[in-house]
Amino acid sequence: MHAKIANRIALTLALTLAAANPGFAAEDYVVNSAEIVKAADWKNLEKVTVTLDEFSYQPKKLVFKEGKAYQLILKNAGEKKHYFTAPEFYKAIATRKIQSNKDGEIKAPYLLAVELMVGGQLDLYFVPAKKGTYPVYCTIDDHQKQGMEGQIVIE
Ligand SMILES: [Cu+2]
Repeated sequence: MHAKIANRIALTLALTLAAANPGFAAEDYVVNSAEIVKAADWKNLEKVTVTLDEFSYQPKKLVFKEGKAYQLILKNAGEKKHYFTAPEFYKAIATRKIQSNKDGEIKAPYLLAVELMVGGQLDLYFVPAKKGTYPVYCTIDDHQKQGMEGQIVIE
């Protein structure tokens, strides 16, 4: 096959795949995530708790240090379900796992959003990998407009 045609086909395929998966591209995430997780000092992890309710995150601002191991405890103390949606933040961390307080754990390298049922708790074990300031917000109805948003800083 002619190289130019092959390139055009490859490009079309890439664009089609990108269109089929808006917002998702594996290369946007921390590529050496597994190595970072393995190298981190989990015995000295720092626990940080965020409480979700109507309509806020407490605390509203989180600050994490690059390379340190964290257990981010997300607790829904409200009367509605809420999201901890932070796609840019999830792309800036090496994720080890998400653990439920009673149902088990999920090991996955990439996350987009985390939903918490009423009374629910999920713990995110991760290592910050890319410095920056990232938004977190709830995508349910008008929760964000009502104030359910915050900021996550990796320094
Ligand atoms: Cu909400």
